[in-house]
Amino acid sequence: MKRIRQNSGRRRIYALWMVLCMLAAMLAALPEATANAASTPVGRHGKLSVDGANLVDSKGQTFQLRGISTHGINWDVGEPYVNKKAFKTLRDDWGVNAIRLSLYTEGYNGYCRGGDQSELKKLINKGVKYATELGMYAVIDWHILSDGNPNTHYSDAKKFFASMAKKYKNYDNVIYEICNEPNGCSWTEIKSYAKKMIKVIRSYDKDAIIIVGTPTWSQLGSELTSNVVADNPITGYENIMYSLHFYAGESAHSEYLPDKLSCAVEKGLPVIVSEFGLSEADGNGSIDKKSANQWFKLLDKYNTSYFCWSLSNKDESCSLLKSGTNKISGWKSSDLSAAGKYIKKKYLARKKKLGSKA
Ligand code: IDC
Repeated sequence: MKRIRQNSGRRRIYALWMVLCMLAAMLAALPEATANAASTPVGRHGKLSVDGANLVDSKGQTFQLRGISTHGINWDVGEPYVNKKAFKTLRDDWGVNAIRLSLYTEGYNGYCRGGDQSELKKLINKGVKYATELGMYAVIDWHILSDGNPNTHYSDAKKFFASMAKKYKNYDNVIYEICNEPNGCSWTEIKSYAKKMIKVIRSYDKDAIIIVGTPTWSQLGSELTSNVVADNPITGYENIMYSLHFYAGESAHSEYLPDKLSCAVEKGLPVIVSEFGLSEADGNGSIDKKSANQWFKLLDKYNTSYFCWSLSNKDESCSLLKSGTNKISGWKSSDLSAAGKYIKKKYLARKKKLGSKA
């Protein structure tokens, strides 16, 4: 009798053990994205949209992108960092939820100046793929700069955004930035370009966020104090945002732009800081943490999203990595520049403060 009872007890334990093993095997077989969906930024917040001056998540709660911008992916100081481990390091160690993939139209290996367009598009696609697998938001940045007027490369831009919007129309995490920093042209000219490009994108992708660059290197207006964009925004389309860029070490930026931001937001304009740096505007000079601290206070007050320039080891003070490091992911504190250390700390603190809203 005793022996029979012992045997059936052992059989039950064995059966339970088998069930547990099968469950563990099933969980291990789930794709990473599914298993981790609830723990990634896109898994938690879904598709973003614009509500008045705010960026909101799929539940309608205000949401802030804490992003890092690559250097030009067409440059050798930008391209190596388009790798999944780098993005994962930023997500897990820095509290970053978005990556901006910058593709210069002109300059070295620029998309419209001799760069291999199909290779450069592959690189953008790789970046979007990694961000998507990691549940991060991805900005596709048409990085005009020396070309000034976005209409200069209108036909290339049209083909580029048509192919991007066709490919990514069903993605929840892709954002289009149609002109980085217009300069030497008026809001009327930029607006005319933007309306055409928005129409191209919307013919495929009905609702993704589109970021429009603004006059004078994305300063919301053509003079230091003018707010021409807030006074005359684009109408007839939803989910459009307008960029404001600043460099904390550039004293004129910190003098005029905070008021311009406040004024624009109070007029109801959805503003996004799709690029900022800690250095002077040329990417060099000293970094200004004091002015950066003031900027973060203001941006966080409005829940304005921001992307720091740049993920690179180029020997210039806006780079987030030390020029001596060859590591392309998994950076330790000793691999980071002064700017990199500051940003990592700030982003992590902000994430912690936001808690479940982050
Ligand atoms: C800078 C890069 C630098 C490069 C230069 C010209 O950091 O390595 O030589 O562009 O291509 C911007 C621009 C951004 C600039 C950055 C710093 O959007 O392309 O990058 N900046 O000058 N606007 C204000 C500053």
